[in-house]
Amino acid sequence: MVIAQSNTRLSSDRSLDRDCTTLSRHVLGQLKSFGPNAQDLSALMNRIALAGKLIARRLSQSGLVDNALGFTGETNVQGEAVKKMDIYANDVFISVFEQSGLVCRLASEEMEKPYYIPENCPLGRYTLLYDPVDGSSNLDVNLMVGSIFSIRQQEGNDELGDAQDLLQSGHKQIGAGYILYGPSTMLVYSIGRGVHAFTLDPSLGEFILSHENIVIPKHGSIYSVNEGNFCQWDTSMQEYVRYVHRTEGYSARYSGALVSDFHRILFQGGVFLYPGTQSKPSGKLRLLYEAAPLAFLADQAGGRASDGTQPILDVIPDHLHGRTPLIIGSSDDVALVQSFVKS
Ligand code: AHM
Ligand code: MG
Repeated sequence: MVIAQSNTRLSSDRSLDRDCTTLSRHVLGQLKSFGPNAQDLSALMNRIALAGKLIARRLSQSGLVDNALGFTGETNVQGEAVKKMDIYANDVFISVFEQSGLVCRLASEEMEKPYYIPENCPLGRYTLLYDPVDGSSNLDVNLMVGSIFSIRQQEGNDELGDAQDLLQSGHKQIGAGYILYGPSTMLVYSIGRGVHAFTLDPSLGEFILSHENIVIPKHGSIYSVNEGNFCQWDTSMQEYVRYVHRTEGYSARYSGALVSDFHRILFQGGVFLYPGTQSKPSGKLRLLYEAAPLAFLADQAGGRASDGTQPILDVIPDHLHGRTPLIIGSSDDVALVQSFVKS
């Protein structure tokens, strides 16, 4: 069939193109395909975006709405006090994926075992892992929080329901990203073809491409670590931080939300550290829901992520909720921290 060519635009307003570069369209463009796999991944990202919009809406009204802030009185599988917003955000992800045909299983740091959506399983080829609210301690004082996600291929049927197939390295991720609930809501993602950021336009209710192919500077002036734990670290980490104190040109920034500290470093360079402590040698951060997805982004943006001895993407979790020390950010800065760890 011959298609008549009359592709002349009536106006030269390029801002229309920008406003139409939505997340789902961007995914299709990245995959250079309109085939079923590309459509699935595009739809999946669109659902994650919907979860982000729902959570952002709730957060924006949280001081005014009953039962939005504060603790539930429960503790999660890791013995941490659960906040009402943790539960809300966790359930948002479940709701947006029900009846979607996309995701057979969801695993989150708030749920001991993965949540299965049986009606999706005949079609759904993916597992979504997520931290519904990262930086929960910031919630009640209206400071920055985020959601982190990681997409893996569903492998096998997981008939025993013990999710053994998820205990594989971060290289198995086919996509990862986060949503940052800040002055504007941003969604940053990668499907292995660079890192791209979208800003929520509230007037459209859409995430619109705002930063494409983000590259982390090789070095930055920021170091981001909870120095309240200084006496709990081993001497190599203490030596690194003493070096930073003695050397001109460093600034400390620590927000209490990994997503927010990582976001700054993604754009401006530097290093985020959450080392192990005497009481918690593996640190605080969870490999599958926090460290591995952000390591995927760092890697795609030309940065680096390590647990001190090996790349985070090489680490194989021993259980679903396993933790890891994390050093992530600019390649030169991560290498410098590692040089202290080795010595
Ligand atoms: P959370 O997901 O339960 O909020 O815990 C993870 C958060 C990170 O966002 C942040 O970097 C870290 O915990 C802060 O912990 P600390 O208060 O020990 O510095
Ligand atoms: Mg977290």
